[in-house]
Amino acid sequence: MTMPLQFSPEVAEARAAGRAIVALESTIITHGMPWPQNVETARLVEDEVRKSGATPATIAVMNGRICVGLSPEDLLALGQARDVMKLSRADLAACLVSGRTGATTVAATMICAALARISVFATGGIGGVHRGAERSFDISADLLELAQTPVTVIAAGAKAILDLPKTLEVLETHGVPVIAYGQDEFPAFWSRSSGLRAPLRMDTAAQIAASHQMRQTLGMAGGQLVANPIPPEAEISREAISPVIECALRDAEALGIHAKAVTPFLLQRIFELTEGRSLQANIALVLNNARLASAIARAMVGAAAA
Ligand code: PSU
Ligand code: MN
Repeated sequence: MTMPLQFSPEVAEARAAGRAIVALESTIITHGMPWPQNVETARLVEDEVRKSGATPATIAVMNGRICVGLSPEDLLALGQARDVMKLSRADLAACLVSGRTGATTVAATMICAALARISVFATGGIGGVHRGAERSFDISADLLELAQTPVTVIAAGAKAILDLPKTLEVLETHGVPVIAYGQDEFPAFWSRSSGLRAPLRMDTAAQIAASHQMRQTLGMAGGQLVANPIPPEAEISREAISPVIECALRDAEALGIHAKAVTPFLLQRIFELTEGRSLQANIALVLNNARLASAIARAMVGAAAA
């Protein structure tokens, strides 16, 4: 079998020239944001990466092939499609052999990025340990992927809909470095503050890049999670978002939402309850993550050339 990887012309050129590349996921487009802001945001994020001196590689499975870098037509089709699979590690091969189209979550995007030898990936928030996981056992495969696939993921922390202390515990158990960028506290997606101290802190992209490379040198499996706080002007305070989250969680429980549907349902519900404010925050934090990811990717390329 041949590797079902397909590079866009832009990404192929960047690879050939050894330029900095930042991977971007597609579940945020299909399951994380409503149309048409999903496609608008995806384009803005790609442009932000370009402006920051790196090449964006949005990853998705289109008709049974892993696309690394999407054409504008593919992006539009994905953003409007209704029956797109949500792909994690468990679903990727099945989607490929059935010739279907699927959006990659953090876990599946990491796998595809590593296959394409891309080391840096920007997203919004990673999946984590859901509240009530002691009953539901709902722990995102994103956490286990960070433990085994060598990609540095830049997120705005984990979404505050999750159980953040348990999420940090699972990451620690699996040996994943969790690095808060520029502050001591672990950020909580829509808010800069979670009330929890991050295990590690770094203040420069160069340090984060060096730490990724040191792990490679040491022969360690897995990646790093960089928790980049949302810009102050875009944040929704913890006090403001907490009751909204509680309400969305109650609705999910009442409707019996479970498994893969939980995160998309909660994001949509919080969007409705905040009258779109959560989406504005989500867009701002993804753009912020794209900028930091580009700086880290550039630092990695610079260090490799030195
Ligand atoms: N970040 C966002 N919006 C999203 C997601 C992340 O800002 O929609 C997606 C990611 O693809 C992540 C997934 O991997 O949510 C987590 O899903 P689950 O909780 O089912 O593992
Ligand atoms: Mn889950």
